[in-house]
Amino acid sequence: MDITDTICALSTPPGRSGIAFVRLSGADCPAVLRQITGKAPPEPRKACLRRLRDPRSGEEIDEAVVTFFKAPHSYTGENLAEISPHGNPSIIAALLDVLCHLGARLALPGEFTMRAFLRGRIDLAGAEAVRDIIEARTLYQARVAGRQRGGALAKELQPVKDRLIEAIVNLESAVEFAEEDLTTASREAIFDLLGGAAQRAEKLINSFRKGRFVREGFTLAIVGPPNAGKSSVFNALLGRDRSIVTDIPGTTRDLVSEDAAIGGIPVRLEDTAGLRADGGEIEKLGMERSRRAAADADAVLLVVDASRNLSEEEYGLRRQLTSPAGIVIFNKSDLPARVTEEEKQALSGSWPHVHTSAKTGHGIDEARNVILKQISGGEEPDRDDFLITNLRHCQALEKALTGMERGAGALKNGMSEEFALFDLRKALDALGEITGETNTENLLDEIFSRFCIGK
Ligand SMILES: Nc1nc2c(ncn2[C@@H]2O[C@H](COP(=O)(O)OP(=O)(O)OP(=O)(O)O)[C@@H](O)[C@H]2O)c(=O)[nH]1
Ligand SMILES: [Mg+2]
Repeated sequence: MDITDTICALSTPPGRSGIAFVRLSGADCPAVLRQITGKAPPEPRKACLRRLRDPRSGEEIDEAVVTFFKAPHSYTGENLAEISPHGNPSIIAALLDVLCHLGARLALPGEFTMRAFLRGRIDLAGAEAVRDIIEARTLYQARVAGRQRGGALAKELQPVKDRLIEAIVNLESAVEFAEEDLTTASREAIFDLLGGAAQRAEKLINSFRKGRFVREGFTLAIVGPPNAGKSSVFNALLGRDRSIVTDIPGTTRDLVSEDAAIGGIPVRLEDTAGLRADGGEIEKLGMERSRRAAADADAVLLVVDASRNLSEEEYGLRRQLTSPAGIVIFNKSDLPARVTEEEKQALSGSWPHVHTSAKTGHGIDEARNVILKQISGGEEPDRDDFLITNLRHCQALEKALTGMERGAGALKNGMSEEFALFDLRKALDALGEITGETNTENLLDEIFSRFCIGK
């Protein structure tokens, strides 16, 4: 991989803006700056106003704020300049043209961050987190990614690695030096180390259940019999009157979807047509969509009208819903209740239930909290818990866990230490893949090609 040349790109979105931001990184950066500004590069880390000229014609391109960062104290670890001219597409095009004429080339997507990784400024998980920060749709998502960018994942992995390495070292010295087999005591010590490492790895793997939703968001389908108040609950969760509400059963006929956020996690809310046994041609088509939405969603809200007696219709519906993350909403709590506690329990089954009034707003916040809890695998969500948010990291951890379990299994079954070592080394490699210490070559293209240009 060639990282000796000098690259440039517009780092702000194309278009017109007060100021734009062009990055130039590589060994030739000071020489290129000298040629376009006619002066020596500014003192490092000090923003300076400079006139930019095309040295071929001598014509001025724009006046810009130029900041120079000297290697290795820059984002990429190389000589780097941040040039901020006015945000005008003609100015930017002319500037990039001159930079390329002077020996730089246009950067590939993610190339600045890839260089930061290759020059040891950031680990691979941190580089991936940079992209997550840019793509975050909520502040909470950006915060979670920000923590990972700062190396939080590497810190979480360290105790797993330390134990694994100690187990490997113990086994290796047994292979190298011991004439006899491992003593029972040292065997026990190795099992302890591996057990501890596996437990931590498992905890991280389990956090992916919630972490995946934090990074990617989730879908929540709102289903139930006609007139139960599904559209009203949908509007209340959304905070605006998006879906049509009337007292006529069968008002909603098609799927109505909107993006919102619950607890900083993006959620796609889906209001659906009420499900009942009869209904006209159009309603039946709508109901088919409701069923599909319920089957595809990450979580389901079953809304029923608590001011009416439950019928077999509600129970039948509940039986059809198999999502593990589900909640029953007993709506219209502002009216006299007709459903008993026993009936509520019987209908809810394994799901939690919440009382709401979409009319007064009562219980809507509680419904939000219970949704978050269900998405977090039934646990009270702790916003400061470390989360695995990236499938690649989760898969590497699973690979590491398998290696540790196999290694421990080999020792337990009295196989030779070499067998166990083989699996344990694989486990260590898998952990190294996450932060980029091992086996990264074929990964880099895949990871950085999904970045935007200029980052
Ligand atoms: N009193 C009271 N009325 C409610 C409440 N929620 C909804 N309603 C009323 O119940 C009726 C039906 O509400 P919708 O939200 O349209 O019900 P839906 O489940 O979407 O109905 P369909 O789209 O027909 O399946 C409307 O008249 C609402 O005003 C509530 O919490 N309390
Ligand atoms: Mg409706």
